[in-house]
Amino acid sequence: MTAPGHDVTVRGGRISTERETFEADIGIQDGVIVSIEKNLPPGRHDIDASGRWVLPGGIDSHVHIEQLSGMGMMCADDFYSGTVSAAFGGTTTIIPFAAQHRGKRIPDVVADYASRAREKAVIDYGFHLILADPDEVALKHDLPQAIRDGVTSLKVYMTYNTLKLDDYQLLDVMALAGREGALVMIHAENHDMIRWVAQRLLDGGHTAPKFHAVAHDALAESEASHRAMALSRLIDVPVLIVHVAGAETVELIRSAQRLGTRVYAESCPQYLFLTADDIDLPGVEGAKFCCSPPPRDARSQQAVWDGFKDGTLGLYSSDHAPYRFDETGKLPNGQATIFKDMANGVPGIELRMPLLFSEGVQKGRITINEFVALTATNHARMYGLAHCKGDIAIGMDADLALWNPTHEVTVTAAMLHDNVGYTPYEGMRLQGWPELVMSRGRTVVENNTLNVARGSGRYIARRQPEVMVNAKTPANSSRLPGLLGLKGKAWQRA
Ligand code: DUC
Ligand code: ZN
Ligand code: ZN
Repeated sequence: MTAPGHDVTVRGGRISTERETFEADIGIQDGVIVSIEKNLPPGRHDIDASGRWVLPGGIDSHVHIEQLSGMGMMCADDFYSGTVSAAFGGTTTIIPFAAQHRGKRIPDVVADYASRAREKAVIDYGFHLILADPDEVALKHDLPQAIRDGVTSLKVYMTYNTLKLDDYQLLDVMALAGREGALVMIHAENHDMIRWVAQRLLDGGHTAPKFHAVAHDALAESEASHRAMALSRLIDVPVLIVHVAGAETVELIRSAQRLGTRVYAESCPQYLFLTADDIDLPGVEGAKFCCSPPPRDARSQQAVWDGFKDGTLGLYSSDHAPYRFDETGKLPNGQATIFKDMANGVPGIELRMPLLFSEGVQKGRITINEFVALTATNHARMYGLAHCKGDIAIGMDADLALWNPTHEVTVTAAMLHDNVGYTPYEGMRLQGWPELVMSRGRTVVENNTLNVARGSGRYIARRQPEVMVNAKTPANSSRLPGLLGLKGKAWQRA
């Protein structure tokens, strides 16, 4: 019997998932993948994918959109420009942050971000929370409620004056996250090391952007990462170290994983394709390359590649932090801006996947299946989206990107769709581009044109991250050791 034609059929492409690569057609009904087989009958809308890789749409699980920074600066991208830019680069789901500032209540923060995204986003999205004020109301009530509402991950900072939590607070947050089944993402840098070195640099008149990388020494990152992992081991709660930059940090994470610590890690394009030398430019030009932690050196770049290859680093995100090269972002004091006052962060939401496709897959550093895992599938698992996103399989949302491996692009800021005005990757020649991008069966981008309306993206209430499912202690446990995962510690048995 001939199957009825689907709403959409993607025909003749080479499909890759994290598991396998094969040729087949994909039938889509009501935005969901319903058939994967050869020679499907014509759909109501047929898309020719011959000569293309058909991959899951990317999930970018670390982006800052329409966010007020700890330094009081507003991102240059709102939920429209940010999601449009993501889509043009092959990403179909983002997880930006709902950022709490001290004194603000979590429900108000989440509601505020949700209403702004609802009106503007063109692709699907969830939220992490940035937790800056873990007071009793937050820990006992607001945070558990937010987690139940699908905000199943939260980011905490070990540095930045207005965001930093101390170790006691980090333990409180990790313990709560372990009980409620949420994942804690950690910005790991030693605050006082950075502060102390920065002050000495400023005292010596060293104010140029390149001194940002000096102040944020690799040891500040590796010490804090090690401490975060020790805190996590103490109470046996998984954590995720985000934006890993330095070779030593990669090695510490690898060693901790070998010991059986449930630590997971992410890195980003800026740590593969930039180094601290890029910041060393005349005047304030280097500000375009400043993020925290900063890009380091060739050895660290290689360590990040190796970490992606051997699984030490499971997530490749952009950490898109869009700030313009003007007084609204990078240069609050114009040409006189010193490194401490520049907004931290680099854009990358649109180029994240093309950079890795070109420099990773096409140059043989990673396989196409590893590319899919690093850009989509692992994010879905890590952040509770695996029931609907990050894979090409029956029942999954039809979020797809059709990549032309022969399409060559020379990167310019002008071709990008963010609102930043520059790119740190200007002039790079890339091979391979996502020419057609689909979200829930809707063609979002085709022929370099946006095809969907503002506000057509959907909020996804995320489920529990897979790594937390086994980590959760029984809600009604009254045994302190069990509750905190401290069983077996020598000092406790005594
Ligand atoms: N560092 C962060 O922690 N977030 C945004 C960008 C940056 O550089
Ligand atoms: Zn961070
Ligand atoms: Zn970030």
